[in-house]
Amino acid sequence: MSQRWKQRPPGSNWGEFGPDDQRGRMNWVTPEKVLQGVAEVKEGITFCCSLPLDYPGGQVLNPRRAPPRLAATSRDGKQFFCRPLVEYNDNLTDVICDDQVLMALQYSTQWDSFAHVGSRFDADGDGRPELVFYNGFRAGEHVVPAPERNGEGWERFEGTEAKALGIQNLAEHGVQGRGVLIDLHHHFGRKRQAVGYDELMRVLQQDRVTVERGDMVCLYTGFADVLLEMRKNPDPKLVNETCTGLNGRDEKLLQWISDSGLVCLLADNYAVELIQGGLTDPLPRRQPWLPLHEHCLFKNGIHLGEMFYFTELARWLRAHQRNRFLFTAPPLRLPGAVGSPATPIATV
Ligand code: UVW
Repeated sequence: MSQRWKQRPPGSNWGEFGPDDQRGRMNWVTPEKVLQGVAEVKEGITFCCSLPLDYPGGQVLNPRRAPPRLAATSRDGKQFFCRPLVEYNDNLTDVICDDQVLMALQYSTQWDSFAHVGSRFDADGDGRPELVFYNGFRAGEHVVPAPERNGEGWERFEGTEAKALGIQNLAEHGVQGRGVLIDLHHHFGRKRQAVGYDELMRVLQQDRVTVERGDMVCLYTGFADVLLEMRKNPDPKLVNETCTGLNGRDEKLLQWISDSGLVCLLADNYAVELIQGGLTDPLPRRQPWLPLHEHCLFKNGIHLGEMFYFTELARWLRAHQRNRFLFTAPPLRLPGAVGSPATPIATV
């Protein structure tokens, strides 16, 4: 146990779950919270809350992230796909397919670990900012870039490792508990709007949604429906002009996220928050590009889930005047990874 910081960012909870904590607010998903989730199962109906993982299609949404590529494994110089084992033994009847995938872990429905977004922040109080992540874990020491090699593709940056804060921490906790759906689409349709505290409170009030400590909060915006309609050929203009996201620049909203006790925030849109401005736009002062990511991942240990799929769940819940459900959404237990695809299930 060792505290890695002398000063913590304003509005952060570093240290609250211990100096070495890597689970953040998921610590509040206790056995009691899981039972609260289970208590929401009344019909036994399940909803898949993932997009097909080859959506959105192309690299329009994020030029860094390429869609999955499937390939066969191989042995003896031949692909192991529809391979009859009679090749090895006249008496064997088996036919075997075996495959592998190359994909950006945050291409589609995905969890962000706390190693996804950190900040330049002076954690050791020496007057100079460090590259630091949740609870004071450091870039280079705990979240380690790849050794750079010559080469063109995959091998050039192979070997990254989140030695701390990797997504396996979330997997090992187990993502199961009470989900609460906020149906922004019902109130705003596909209008492009950054939803701040005032708008969100109106929605919660009108739909009688209460968020309690330990809840997993899911936002339905309709963005995933737009992606599905574009059939893996997203229109660059449309994806930047449609549907709501949270307003990460609204301090009151960030304070509500802290005070509400929610443990994670998920949305069917691209980034939970509406990204405002391009990377190279001039700025009047030092500030994060992704303020909601900073507040959640860096300051308060709140995982984010993006491009989830809530459409049928949202319709069912509205038709039955409900907004709570059992939510089960494990990421891959892939040590050292920053993000992870997910295949979540909501059970009502
Ligand atoms: C970005 O890099 C924009 O992050 P995210 O996928 O979490 O929105």
